[in-house]
Amino acid sequence: MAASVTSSDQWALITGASAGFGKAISEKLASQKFNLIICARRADRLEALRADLESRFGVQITPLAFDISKFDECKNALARVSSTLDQVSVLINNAGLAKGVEPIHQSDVNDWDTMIDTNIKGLLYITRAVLPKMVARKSGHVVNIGSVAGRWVYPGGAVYSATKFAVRAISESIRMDVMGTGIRVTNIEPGMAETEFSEKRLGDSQKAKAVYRGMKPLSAEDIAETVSWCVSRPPHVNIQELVIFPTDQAAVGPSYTYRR
Ligand code: NDP
Ligand code: 8X3
Repeated sequence: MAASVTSSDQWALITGASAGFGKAISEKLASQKFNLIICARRADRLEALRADLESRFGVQITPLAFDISKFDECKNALARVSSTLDQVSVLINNAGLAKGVEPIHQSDVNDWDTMIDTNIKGLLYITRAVLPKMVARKSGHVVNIGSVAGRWVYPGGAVYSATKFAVRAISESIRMDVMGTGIRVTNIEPGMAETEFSEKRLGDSQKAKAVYRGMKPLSAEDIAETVSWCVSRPPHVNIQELVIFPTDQAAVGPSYTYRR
């Protein structure tokens, strides 16, 4: 039997819902009648997504604008939805970013802090708030968005890779911590996907476009499909991890990308 993805009383919390994977995952889960808490910093984008998803799918959408890298902001934002939080059965830890491609000895310490605070600490802050409620209910599904960079490294990616290796370690460890509660933990590890990711990393839209020139990258919808498939497996089936490359990418690093 498939899990109850068609139930309209299910809630999912999605971080990084204002763009890219998080927005596409929000659309996909709303189309499957999940009610959603959607999180990111850009309140205007969350509000537009709320209006769109509520009118298209008739579900309840609660936008929460805050900076996930700041513990007090996470705590205060989640306190505003504490009763809904009790009902969250799917947590999508997606918010994250890379900053810079310089070798480690030339890279900016502020960029390190931003990546570590967002990709590791932010994910932990949200998980710490949501997971106890899942444990109390003895059900739930945590989906972490890692990366192929959490499995293999490349030049100029030391700190970003370290954060995604951490996401893999955290995913594996949580799985052990919640053993016996029925909670599932999935780590999705995508390769190159065209979203706002490269623009945020490089700080330049033309350079970002060039990253995908001549090849066909993954789309945000590809990742949303994958997440949807993972959360709709029967409750006794846990997809622990999934590595997803575009067909034009054989391994991490520019030399393994096929350009037409
Ligand atoms: P986007 O840049 O398109 O989206 C990133 C999302 O994260 C935005 O919604 C952004 O919202 C949110 N976010 C970033 N920083 C913060 C913060 N401090 N507080 C709250 N929200 C934040 O990137 P993607 O969709 O591509 O990335 C999503 C995840 O997928 C990331 O974890 C990324 O590392 C991972 N990934 C991406 C790949 C790719 O090639 N695109 C491949 C593998 C993994 P806002 O700015 O409004 O706060
Ligand atoms: C993003 C994928 O290969 O640019 O996580 O690091 S990669």
